[in-house]
Amino acid sequence: MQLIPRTLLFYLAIGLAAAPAVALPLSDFDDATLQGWTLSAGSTGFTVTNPGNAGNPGGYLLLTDTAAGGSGGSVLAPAAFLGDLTRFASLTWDLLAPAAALADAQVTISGPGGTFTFNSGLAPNPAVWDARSAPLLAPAWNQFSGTGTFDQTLANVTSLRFFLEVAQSQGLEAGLDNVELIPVPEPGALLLLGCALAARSALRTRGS
Ligand SMILES: [Ca+2]
Ligand SMILES: [Ca+2]
Repeated sequence: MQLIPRTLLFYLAIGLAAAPAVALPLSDFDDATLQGWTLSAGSTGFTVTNPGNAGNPGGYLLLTDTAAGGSGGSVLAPAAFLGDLTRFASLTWDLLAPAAALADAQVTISGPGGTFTFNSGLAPNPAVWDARSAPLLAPAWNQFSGTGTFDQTLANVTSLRFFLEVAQSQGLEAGLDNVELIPVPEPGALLLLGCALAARSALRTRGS
């Protein structure tokens, strides 16, 4: 008995062949380096290091406030996270927030349209790694500066910044791990999904 029609297998093969093999922007900090991330120029009194362990898992980016008062602390993403991000559906990351250190766990992107802010909210359980996600869609972001559109900025991102600590208190630490851009599903992947659904539907029809 032939469970799946030959035509479906044919399109399944095409879908597999079209699946992307391109490395996607990802910072897991597991090589114990900062992987190109830097402390922003305005982050007075902070240091940024990689402890090499206690991340989620492995190494992570650790921001430490070394001085009472001063500014909030933020870090900037390396070039792999910049440029045309229109092929990505979302930005995801893991956050380790100390108690009361974050007024808002903000992320900003800047580009030709201006600077846009995403507030990912307070950590519900400080000192525990917390998964965060920001859809790369205009309604999810607030315009902080500039007069252009979110889409104009998304097409040419010149800065991606994580505000990790805004309490300005000495001794507080915050962590960042597994920063990743999640792509919009490729046509090949959509074709695969369509084939899988069609095959399931065909099997159900045969089974009924
Ligand atoms: Ca890690
Ligand atoms: Ca401080």
